[in-house]
Amino acid sequence: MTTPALAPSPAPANDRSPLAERIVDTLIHRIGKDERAARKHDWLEATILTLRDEIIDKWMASTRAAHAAQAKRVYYLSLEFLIGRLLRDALSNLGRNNEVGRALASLGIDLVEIEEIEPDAALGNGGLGRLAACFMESLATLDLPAYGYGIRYVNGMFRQRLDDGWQVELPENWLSHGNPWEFERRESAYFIGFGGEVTGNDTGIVHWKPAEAIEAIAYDTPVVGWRGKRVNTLRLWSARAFDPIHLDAFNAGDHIGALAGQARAESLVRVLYPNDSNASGQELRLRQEYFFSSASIQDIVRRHVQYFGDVRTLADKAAIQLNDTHPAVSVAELMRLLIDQHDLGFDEAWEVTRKTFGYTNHTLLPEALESWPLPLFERLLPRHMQLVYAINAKVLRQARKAPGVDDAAISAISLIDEGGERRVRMANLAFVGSHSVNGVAALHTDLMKQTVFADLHRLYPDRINNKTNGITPRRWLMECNPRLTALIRDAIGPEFCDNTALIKGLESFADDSSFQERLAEVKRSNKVALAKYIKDSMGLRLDPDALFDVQIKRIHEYKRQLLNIIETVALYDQIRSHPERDWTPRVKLFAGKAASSYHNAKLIIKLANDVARRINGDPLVGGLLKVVFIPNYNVSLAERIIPAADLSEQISTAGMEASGTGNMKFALNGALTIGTLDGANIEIKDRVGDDNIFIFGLDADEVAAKRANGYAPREVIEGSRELSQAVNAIASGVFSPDDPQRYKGLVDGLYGGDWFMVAADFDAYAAAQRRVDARWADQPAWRASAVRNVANVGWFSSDRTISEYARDIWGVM
Ligand code: 26Q
Repeated sequence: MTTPALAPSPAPANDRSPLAERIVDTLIHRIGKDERAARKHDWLEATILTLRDEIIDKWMASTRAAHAAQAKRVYYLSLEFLIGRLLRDALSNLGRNNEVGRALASLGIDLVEIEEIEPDAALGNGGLGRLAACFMESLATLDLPAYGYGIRYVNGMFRQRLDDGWQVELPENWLSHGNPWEFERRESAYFIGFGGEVTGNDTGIVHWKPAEAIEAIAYDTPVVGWRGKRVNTLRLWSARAFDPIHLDAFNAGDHIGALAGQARAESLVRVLYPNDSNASGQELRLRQEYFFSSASIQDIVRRHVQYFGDVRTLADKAAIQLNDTHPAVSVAELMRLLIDQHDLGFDEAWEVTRKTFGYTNHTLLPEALESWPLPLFERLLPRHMQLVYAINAKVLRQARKAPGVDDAAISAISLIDEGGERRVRMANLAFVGSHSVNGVAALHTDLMKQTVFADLHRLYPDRINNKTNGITPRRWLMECNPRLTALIRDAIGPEFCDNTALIKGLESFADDSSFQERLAEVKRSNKVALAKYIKDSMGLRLDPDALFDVQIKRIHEYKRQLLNIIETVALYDQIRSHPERDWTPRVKLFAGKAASSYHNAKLIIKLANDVARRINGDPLVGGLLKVVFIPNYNVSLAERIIPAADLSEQISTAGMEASGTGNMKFALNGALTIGTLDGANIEIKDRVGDDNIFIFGLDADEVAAKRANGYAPREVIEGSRELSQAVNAIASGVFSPDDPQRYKGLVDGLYGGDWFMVAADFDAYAAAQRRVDARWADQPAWRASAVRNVANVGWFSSDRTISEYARDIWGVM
């Protein structure tokens, strides 16, 4: 016998709205439960299915309209879509929040409660995946016909548990209750081949006979734009080993192998690689990349030919954007389809391909640049290997003719890295195969031209362009911070909801003390709500009047959580030595996941937890300082934390964070930034003004110069009393008495090179924190700065970013 999770006291049936009746009807006829037996998950599913039925009409209308207009379509190819929960997003964009809330209340169900049991779809690692999700929402909002293409990972980003402060990775089974948002499209299935051999050659007819074939099956999720204007499709591919009967037709022949391939097929989509800064180089990853690229490109070409008849016009009707190099093999795949299946000549195919693709770069870290060992690439994709050679020959022939291209330039431009074990360079393939190559913030784009792509940039000087990232203000203001949204609406009217730039009008309230106070009340309520969450989930009590100082993002040495922790230790030292001083009560909040194989990142998580335990347990600091590491950072947690932040930590080593997007989310929610001149921080500073942001430390040029001219971190550490004391405390086991050597490696890394310039920037960072204290002590000044942040970051809306892509790259606006 099961007891119902809820004991609702439903309204009498005749008091129910038609919507409430529809939800109950869905519950009964599609889920097979009656009201009394239904559990929260059943109500969630019934609500989603009911809403989805309404979305379908708009969805079909959107598709029909695009078809009728013969519109050019945008295809966003990404191995990651970090979409998070969808119910609140869909309700809010459809303007149905209140109505659905009332309908559920009449059934004895709390909408917020069921919203919060929806699994957080974490099909991504971090910024790149979340950007793809914001872009999908803005594309629909701007009424642009677009498809997102990705993989339907069975296990998305791992769930993080902390065991005694150590990260433990657990599988995240987001599909365990099924997924009511998606439609399986059995009719949209494609053969994806691997391995085997190629017969014929480049002059004759080429035939690729794969040794293995997998079937890709589409699952479609609707993406609702603001005010339900348009509904686009997020198409995620799943894999199955296909029917041996079809295998004959596909001419692969090996029945036994195909059956054995069942498990192999499923393993393809089993898991997201949990690494955001290191190209893993594993065969399974390359198989994922090709599987998803091939399915997507086949789907795009099929749709084009079906609608327009002639594959030669593809670039006029389709713009394909590559989200980093992860889908770069698509360039070779489109060439293969055009040449081998549609009989285009090589040059003609190349022309179509280059006009169709655009490529966005998200990182300059050398270890994150993808390249594949040539023998692996050739074994898995023999036909694509031939095409890569042919493309390379064409590009290098042309390059040789250009003035000033020497042997060094040729080897930098080549698609094949010949230094050591030969490798295929995916960034070079994406670059030459695209008509546009963009960076994601102004500094990052400049550095692309000066560093990784310097030689390609000389050869193709018009190709690199900047598109500074953005965030969707629907999720990152209106949904996550309804109190602030209401306050803004009261002040400047509701029009900003349709045009984020209008938030600028708030600036005139910056010095209005009653507005400042209302903003402070909003912030305090959000802090109380976060404190309650932390109390309930972690048992830790926080003072909502303390300054909430927040660093939430992937854990990486370049993001410098270590700098923040060391400064926290130094502050702790100071408070204990001078308890009589007028310290600013602070809560240091951290959250983030480390790649499972990233030793130092995991050690940094443990250090944050060790420092937290020691400080939180010390009665001498008397509640002036608390440190919290909140486990399992994801989109939903970000939505809780960001509205409650006072201070946003954006402290990467200058030149290393391509853009950052968390920085934008915090500023839009009224937090002040402490940050380096890196990524989009620079553009945020330009907009909010120098007085409303705390900038410190070396800039990108100074970091490069220091690295080039020999930097001696030992001298720097020994020259700073605060820094050396804090570092020595960590090194000597003050925070790890159970294992005093625990942090030796981490500290040795500082003394012996300090690649990330933690020591070099420490004093500047600590001084900036004292400027933060001073501003906090003057609450009206702090609040005025907070208003100026909210007012001036409307430009970072992903609507603006997408408009720029649409106009400059895709030619659809
Ligand atoms: C590559 C090969 C094999 C396995 C994994 C990967 C891989 C996966 C994810 C490499 C990189 C990523 C993610 C990178 C990322 O999130 N970059 C961030 O992109 C944001 C959006 O542009 C920027 O704001 C951030 O600055 C950038 O770090």
